[in-house]
Amino acid sequence: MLGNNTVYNDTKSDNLGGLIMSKRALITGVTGQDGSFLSEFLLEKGYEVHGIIRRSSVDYRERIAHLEGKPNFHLHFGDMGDSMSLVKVVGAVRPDEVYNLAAQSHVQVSFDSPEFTADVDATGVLRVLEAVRACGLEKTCRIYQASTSELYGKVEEVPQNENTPFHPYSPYAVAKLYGFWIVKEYREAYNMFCCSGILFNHESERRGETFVTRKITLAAARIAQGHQDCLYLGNLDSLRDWGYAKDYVECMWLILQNDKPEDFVIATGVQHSVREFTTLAFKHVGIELRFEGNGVDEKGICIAVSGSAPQSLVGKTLVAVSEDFYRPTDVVNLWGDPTKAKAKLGWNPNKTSFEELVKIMVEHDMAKVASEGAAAKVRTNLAEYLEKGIVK
Ligand code: NAP
Ligand code: F7E
Repeated sequence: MLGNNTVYNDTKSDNLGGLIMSKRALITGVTGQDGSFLSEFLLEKGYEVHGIIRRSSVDYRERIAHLEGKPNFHLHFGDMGDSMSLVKVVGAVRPDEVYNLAAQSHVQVSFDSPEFTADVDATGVLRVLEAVRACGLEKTCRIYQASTSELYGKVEEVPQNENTPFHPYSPYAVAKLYGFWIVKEYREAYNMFCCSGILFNHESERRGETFVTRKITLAAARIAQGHQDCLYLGNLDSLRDWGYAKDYVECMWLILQNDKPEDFVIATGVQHSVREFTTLAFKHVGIELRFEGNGVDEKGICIAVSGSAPQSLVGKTLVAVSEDFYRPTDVVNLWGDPTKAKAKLGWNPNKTSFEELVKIMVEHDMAKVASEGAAAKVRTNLAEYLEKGIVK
């Protein structure tokens, strides 16, 4: 047992035996956006939740800190690149359901680290499936695989549904395609209850800060509070079907409660551009933007302010384009059709509207920036990106 008493050494996990009457879920990627919301959701349902975390030099896990110490929440060390660690955790926990959410999930980063991405996002899925088999759980354990709309990539049809052909368009998507097919293969070869949720982009106040939505809401808050001058973005024309992560984790669970193992598209059915997201986020902080110019010369200029946004912003360029954030190949037209999930799982794709999602994120980030104070670090400033040359 390590410092935090919710972290189990694998050898001690057998002691859990007598405690368990409720269902046991094992979540890889528990520290991520989705892992944290899914943990909360399953704990509310009375599950015993086990999560896999990577060893790290820091011992603070922001998104799940509020769950650590809860009696039904347990953490185990493991890594998607290390089969033995996965076999040990699966063998110790003996889960009824596995949610495989762990991934190198950033598309741009997958161009910089394609081999690592393939190991975690492709072979990692195989390792989880094999761990379940190695522990003799293939007949009882249901497995959810976090698949992605990125599989549609250079889209061959709009909107996309379960029958739309795949055309992956990044190292991330190619790795995730392997994950999708190996799950299907194990379902057919070994009759395992394993399914992929083909989830379209879902965001929240817990979204990683370098994904476009969170980068925008944080920047809008920082600009409105005088801590940042300008937001630099890549392709403003890119179209996404953005939903709220909290609503999407319910669907992961529903997919595993279905009477047979099937794959599902999870999306809102509504599409917006990066430019539209930006305009709305800035509007929420009291800044009205007008976009002028094209391509790399496009700019978002402040034409009016309201509320507490400073008058001095009027006339300034607050959004600019930098080729730094262009991708070698970009996916530009994602739009999901959630008809099957609605009909078969009874899932409501429109619980949280696009407008509500932007509001939730902006309000969270306005409060965050206010609490960070004048010394706030401006992680989305281009100068810092260029200087460090590491974060995209
Ligand atoms: P995220 O916030 O980036 O979380 C990724 C998680 O994976 C983190 O807990 C991370 O741990 C863990 N991880 C990464 N490499 C690992 C390794 N080698 N071993 C063990 N754990 C590892 O991603 P998310 O947005 O929650 O997404 C969850 C899953 O859904 C991912 O598989 C993603 O590809 C997929 N997906 C996401 C979306 C979306 O819009 N969010 C849409 C479709 C599919 P650390 O905290 O230690 O880094
Ligand atoms: O980019 C464009 C960018 O990084 C969205 C992951 O969760 O969803 C996510 O992948 C779009 C792209 O998400 C910037 O070129 C413009 O077209 O927020 P993103 P993503 O690539 O869609 C899918 C479904 C997943 O599976 C992934 O795991 O926005 N864009 N300017 C920008 N993107 C970023 N990151 N930064 C910019 O400055």
